[in-house]
Amino acid sequence: MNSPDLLDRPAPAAPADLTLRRGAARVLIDNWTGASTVPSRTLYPHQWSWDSAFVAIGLRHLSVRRAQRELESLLAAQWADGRVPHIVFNPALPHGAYFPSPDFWRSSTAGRAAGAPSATETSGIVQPPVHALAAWLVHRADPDESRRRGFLARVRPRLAAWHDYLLDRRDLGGGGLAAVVHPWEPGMDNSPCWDRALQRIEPSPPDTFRRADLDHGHPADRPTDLDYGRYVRLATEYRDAGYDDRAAPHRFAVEDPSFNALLAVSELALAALSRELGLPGERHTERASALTRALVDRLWDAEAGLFRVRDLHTGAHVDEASVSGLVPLLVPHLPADVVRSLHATLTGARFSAPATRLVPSYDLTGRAFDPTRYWRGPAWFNTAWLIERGLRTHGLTRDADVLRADFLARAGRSGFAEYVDPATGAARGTRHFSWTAALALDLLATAGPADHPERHDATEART
Ligand code: 2M8
Repeated sequence: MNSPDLLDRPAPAAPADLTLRRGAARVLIDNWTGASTVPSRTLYPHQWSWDSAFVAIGLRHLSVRRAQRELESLLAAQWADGRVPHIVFNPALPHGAYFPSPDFWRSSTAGRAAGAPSATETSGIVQPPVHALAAWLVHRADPDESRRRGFLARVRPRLAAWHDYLLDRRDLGGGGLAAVVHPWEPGMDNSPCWDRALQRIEPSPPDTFRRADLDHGHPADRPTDLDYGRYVRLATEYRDAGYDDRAAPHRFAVEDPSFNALLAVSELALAALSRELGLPGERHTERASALTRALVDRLWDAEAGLFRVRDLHTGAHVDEASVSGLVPLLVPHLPADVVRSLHATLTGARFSAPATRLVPSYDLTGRAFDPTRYWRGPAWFNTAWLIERGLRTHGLTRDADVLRADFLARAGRSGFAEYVDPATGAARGTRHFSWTAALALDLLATAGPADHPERHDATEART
């Protein structure tokens, strides 16, 4: 499919929206490799797992086929144990293009017993499970085309195996939530939520690896060398245990609210897409209910007014407030007092930034707040999209409209930046960033809650 085809779907009428749509489409066209979309041609030149899910959600407004391809190319690299790897490497690129490269992860050899594919190199860790939600939204964009191509029938077993992996192998705490075993897994790499747990990890020496991110990103925007040393140590230990979740030491193991909220919502999407295929969906709605209960029982902190990370080594909540603790607003059947309290936190002093409605990644008043350094304060577009959706899920339409308008204004003005400084609104990180463009396309096309899979489960999934 060539580029002009991508622009032939109904376009918004307002000139500003049309310009934004064209700009966003341009980003996705430029970052398309032929089978999938890279987050950024420079900083992240391979395929990333949750990036691809967000990209598919936007691509569906340009080309449903391309959106299907995006998800299916990722799922083709799934391991036999069900895990969907966080990076699928492009074999055409030199190893120096990104670190850690395929020769670090060695998935096809070190991961063989865990079922890593033999012909594709991937990382061995995972990212948040947004994929079933994305698959459902791609289906809804053109159900006839989806049925004609058998899209849901192909992806459903893979998505189910992915969720089985998370709820079986990754329930390290035994409480019905999936644990993450590396700070890259929840997607919020250097969040202050990991600081204390990471203190236990001796960093790999800096002369044993070379960071490629600093070739493209500003050091003040990126994680520190000390963080990287610890990331490398943890990934090395997992690899050396054959990526076997039962054998690995897992010296970092936490339950993350956003990761598990996305799993709950994706279980509802899996229920909806199973029913669309004429299959029973109860198993998935029941799992969504159980996840919702476990989220509230294990991670809700009523006093703080948000969900907390739980460190499985101490058994205690991590005393930090991050955007991850607000993302569960996305879950439809939360108790009413939890929704009220989350809403108050979202609109209160800790998360109402002076320059943008986009939600900062960390408490503005917190001890570690840094307006520029990656996930330690900057406001990101994917979490804003998730929270916008959460606000609509709970009928908080006015706030959702404000967030949507600010998202669209900032996305365009920033050149589709990776994130923005919440104090000034200035663009930060890389530009021409795929999920910013994709989610702008989605917000341009869908102002209402029409696609919410959870609406199809309103009665069954109530907790
Ligand atoms: C960032 O993470 C990668 C490692 O996975 C990195 O810092 O090199 C995070 O923002 C993550 O959420 C995102 O998926 C990835 C690619 O955009 O970049």
